[in-house]
Amino acid sequence: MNTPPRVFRLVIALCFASSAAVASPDYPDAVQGATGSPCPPPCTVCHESSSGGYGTAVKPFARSMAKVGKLDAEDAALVAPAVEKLRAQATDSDGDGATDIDELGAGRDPNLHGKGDLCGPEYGCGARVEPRGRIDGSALALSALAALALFARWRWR
Ligand SMILES: [Ca+2]
Repeated sequence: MNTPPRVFRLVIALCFASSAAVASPDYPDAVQGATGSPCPPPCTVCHESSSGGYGTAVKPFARSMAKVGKLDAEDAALVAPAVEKLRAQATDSDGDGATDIDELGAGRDPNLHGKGDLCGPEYGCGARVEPRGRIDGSALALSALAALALFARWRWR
């Protein structure tokens, strides 16, 4: 039986390594559970882009969370205690008069002065449109590289 080409195995390994290194997939659900948000908030509530990653949680809400609790991308159980501290302190990261936790509980962005809807519109019986920003940029780039490598190998034969 033929084994897959070395380049193909390397690209697959990089794709899996990349997505594991940048993802905190449990955080949106943990924030939703702790705040009562009507939807899991998008990664951009904390991160500068939907790709996430270490060092990119720079939004005002993320800074407020970091001030009150030790957070670790691998441990979503640390979210709820930090949320409770923000609730107790009535933290208002955007200074609009509504606390971060009240805004998240109402499905609003605590980084934006005013409404900043996080959950998108609903139509019909509770249906909702998936919020934008769920595409992992690094995984997309690696997938494109994998496709190019496979195409180049195919053309070279
Ligand atoms: Ca606010």
